[in-house]
Amino acid sequence: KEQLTSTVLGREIHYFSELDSTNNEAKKLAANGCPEGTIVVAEAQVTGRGRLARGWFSPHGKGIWLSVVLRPPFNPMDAAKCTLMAAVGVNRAINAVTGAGCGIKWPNDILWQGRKVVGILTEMSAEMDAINHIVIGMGINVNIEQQEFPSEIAATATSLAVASGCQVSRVKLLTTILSELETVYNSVKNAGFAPVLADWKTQSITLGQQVDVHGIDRSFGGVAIDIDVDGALLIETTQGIERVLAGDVSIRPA
Ligand code: BT5
Repeated sequence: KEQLTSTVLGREIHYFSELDSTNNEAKKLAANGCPEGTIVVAEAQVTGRGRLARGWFSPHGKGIWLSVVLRPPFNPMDAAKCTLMAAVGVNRAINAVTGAGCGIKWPNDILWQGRKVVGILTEMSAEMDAINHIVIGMGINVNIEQQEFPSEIAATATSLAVASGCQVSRVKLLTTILSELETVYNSVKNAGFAPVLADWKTQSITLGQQVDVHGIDRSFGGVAIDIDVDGALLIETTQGIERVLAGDVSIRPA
């Protein structure tokens, strides 16, 4: 805690050797009234979660499995943009600490050379038109060797240690992530989402690419041309411009 450079994020730290999921723990704490900026970190997660009931590989001591509780004065419609906001903060932090040159893939991944290094899972609790709290869960593969990934993700995942060619300090990374996240969060509170979304575009590896979109009820291909004010991805297809607010996107190899 002495090493923290953030003032709000991390003011209450819940640290565990093992948890089912840091997001589950953070949601319980948030429902019980924990202060904004409370964080939950675990050395290992037994049932780390991705989106849509997918799993998240979270081996002991090799990553940052982190959830942050925010109580933002935003509209529930802004939740999707909070994922983009978090991606901007985390990507800045990991590139500053490791120099790895990672980029953001819409909406919730950070990749290095086409492989996933970070996944983000934002969960919200809202009443009427106000957010009660959001939990931003971040899984950062830090010191995982390439051969340690399970076979299902061995070809699509990698870690910061692989990307930078050396072991990375998790404490340095965690404090930098909290500090960068606090900076982007304060920027959104003061100036709205537009500057952070503009920043997102400069860190994006999705825009300008030929992509395939796998939505909840439809799939199609096209060129990712922009994100709009809601953080939705705009795809130019042969039928016109399609807007995607949630879903999976794969980038076609050039
Ligand atoms: C995500 O989902 O990328 C969100 C992951 C969020 C994990 C954090 S860890 C702390 C917090 N507590 C939680 O329980 N969760 C959050 P999605 O886009 O649905 O991607 C999930 C998919 O990524 C899986 O189906 C696998 O294919 C792949 N995957 C699983 N573990 C991975 C890993 N460690 N590295 C890279 N890819 C992984």
